[in-house]
Amino acid sequence: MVDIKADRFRASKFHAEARLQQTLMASALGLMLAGTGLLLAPVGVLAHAIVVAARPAMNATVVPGVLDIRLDFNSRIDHKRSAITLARPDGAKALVGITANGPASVLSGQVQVTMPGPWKLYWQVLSVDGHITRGELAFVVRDGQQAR
Ligand SMILES: [Cu+2]
Repeated sequence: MVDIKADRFRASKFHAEARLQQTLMASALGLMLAGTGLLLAPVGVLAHAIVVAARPAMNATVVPGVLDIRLDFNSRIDHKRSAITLARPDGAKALVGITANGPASVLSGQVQVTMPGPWKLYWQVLSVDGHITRGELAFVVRDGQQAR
């Protein structure tokens, strides 16, 4: 009698421990999945947008005239809430008109660059995960005829 009760107690205790272990395992699994998610985030769809390719390239020298700007990101971006600002060598800044129907992960626009000297491009994008990232890129406008 006593032994049976003890066995039942042990059995129920065992079940409680088993449940606890399952809960712990589920938590550990959840943490592992969360960790994996964090590790995969930079290359996944739900990642902060970072530039993976740029035109002009950082510190590039371009000739005066029409300049095609294209920034390729690692994730989709919200074109309406993303912007490129150009700063001329004299410090004047202007927003670049963003190409509306471009690829989902590309921010592009076309501008006239005439003033020789160091220019700076500032970009700010909103990625699909709701995070804003920003960065800058320097390039130089130099007349090909003058440079030689
Ligand atoms: Cu993000």
